[in-house]
Amino acid sequence: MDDGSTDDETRDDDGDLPIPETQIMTERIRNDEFPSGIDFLFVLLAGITGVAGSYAVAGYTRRFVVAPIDDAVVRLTPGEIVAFVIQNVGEQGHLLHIGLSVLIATGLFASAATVGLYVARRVGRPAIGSGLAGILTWSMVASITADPVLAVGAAGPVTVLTAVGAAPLSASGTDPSRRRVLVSSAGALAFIGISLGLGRLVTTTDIGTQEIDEEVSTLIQEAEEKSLDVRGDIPGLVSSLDEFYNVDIATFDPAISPEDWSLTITGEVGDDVTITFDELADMPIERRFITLRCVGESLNGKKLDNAVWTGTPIKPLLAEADPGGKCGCAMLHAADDYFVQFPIEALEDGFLAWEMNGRPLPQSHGHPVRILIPGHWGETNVKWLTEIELLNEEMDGYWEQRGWHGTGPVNTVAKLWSDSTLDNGNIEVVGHAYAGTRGIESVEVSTNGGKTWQDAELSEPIPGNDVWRQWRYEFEADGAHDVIVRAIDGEGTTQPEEPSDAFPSGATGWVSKTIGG
Ligand SMILES: Nc1nc2c(c(=O)[nH]1)N[C@H]1C(S)=C(S)[C@@H](COP(=O)(O)O)O[C@H]1N2
Ligand SMILES: [Mo]
Repeated sequence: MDDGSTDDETRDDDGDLPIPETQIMTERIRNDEFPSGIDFLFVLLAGITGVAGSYAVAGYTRRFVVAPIDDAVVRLTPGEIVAFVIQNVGEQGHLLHIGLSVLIATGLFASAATVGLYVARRVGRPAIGSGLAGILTWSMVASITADPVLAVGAAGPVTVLTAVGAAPLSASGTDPSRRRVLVSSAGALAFIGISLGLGRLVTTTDIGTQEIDEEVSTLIQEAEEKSLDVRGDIPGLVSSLDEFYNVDIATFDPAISPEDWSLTITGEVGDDVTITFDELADMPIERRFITLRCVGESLNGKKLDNAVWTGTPIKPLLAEADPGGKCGCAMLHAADDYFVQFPIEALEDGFLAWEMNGRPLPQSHGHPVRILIPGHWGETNVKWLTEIELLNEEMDGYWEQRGWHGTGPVNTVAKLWSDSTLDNGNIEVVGHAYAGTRGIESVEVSTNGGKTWQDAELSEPIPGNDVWRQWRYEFEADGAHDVIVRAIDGEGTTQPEEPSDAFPSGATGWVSKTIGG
């Protein structure tokens, strides 16, 4: 020890602390041990930050690496399992396979990092290993998403974390590995947080900021003035783009630009007709209020909304195609592989829409073009519409194959969406009522379990022949009341009292609720 140069001793880089050769050996062995617990951590962080990085640059769109993976997961899942999940888990079923897809993406990136770390150790060059991890990640994402530029979003963090994980442990100081783990974990967490924020921004920027045309803003304003002044957090007569409900068979909506879009009318026709977006937008423009209701919603559910749509009637285009076919029916196809079949008679009233509340159709509502079929269940209102095929015989659509009967006219419904106590002590109950093209004539409320009925206050009708109305009723708060609400449609028919489930033909019955007491 006195001359500091015995065989099993040497000095570390910083100077005077002598470290026995054996300890250096263990240090090296620890570095060579692969994979160690710390390696696992870095590989995991690389995987997670890779997914976060992809989300940061692509948002919740089809260019997010999880989207194509999710498609594959859904495609490879046996049909019975899909049907089971749809019927038993419902909406949250999406979360199951998205979660699985996120895990798969994380695993892929972690594998790239593992290969990188391994190579870094073998050749003793962290730069080579991390570069390799980055290239592997980049090529995976570029081929999965077909977007080489955005693939950098995932490759970046994987490269960085592999590099940090591969950097040799210096034998100096206190506990360098511990410090590195702490700093890297904190950095990775911060990166994930920032990525979540960025991804959200990217997702929502497609809403557009163009001026809303005057006719639409006048329509919206007039409808807002007709909305009843009520307590409770419920929509007025026009649902905002954010609150308008969404039903999608795909987890990630198709992304189609107007330039890439066209609609073909084909099958049993005299002439195939193809129309581009520009040609469509040159047709006579109309603005229409149209309300949508999903056949799958529960009786007092919230999958009922109204917007003003800008578009053009489909009738002239259909006439140009000269539809034939023995069933008088058509199959509509969409870019998400959705399909639905119903009579030409209903189709002829269809309205091709490219704007919603004065904005280009949001991606989730069918950008760039959807069809709206007045008075019919939501499922006939095909989003991302690409093809109308005239048929010789009837065939099941996507939901009909799964047992639903949701292609006909909607059932009449009166919702009871909110009850509140007013300043005068009375109780106010409010909701919306909808009967498709039959229209709503009146809404009646009973506060004594159906013994007697009174007319509710109704909002003034807004323009259109397929729109909802809002109702409101006020009563004294003197104990518990069995409140029931029912609508009478424009043909004088009271909605049927018997309750039924949404499956298979849409929920029916009178909504009731015990209030007060
Ligand atoms: N291409 C396509 N169109 C579709 C669907 C879909 O999943 N894919 N869902 C349908 C259903 S079931 C309903 S209720 C309405 C919902 O439209 P929204 O998401 O704009 O509210 O779209 C219909 N059109
Ligand atoms: Mo629906």
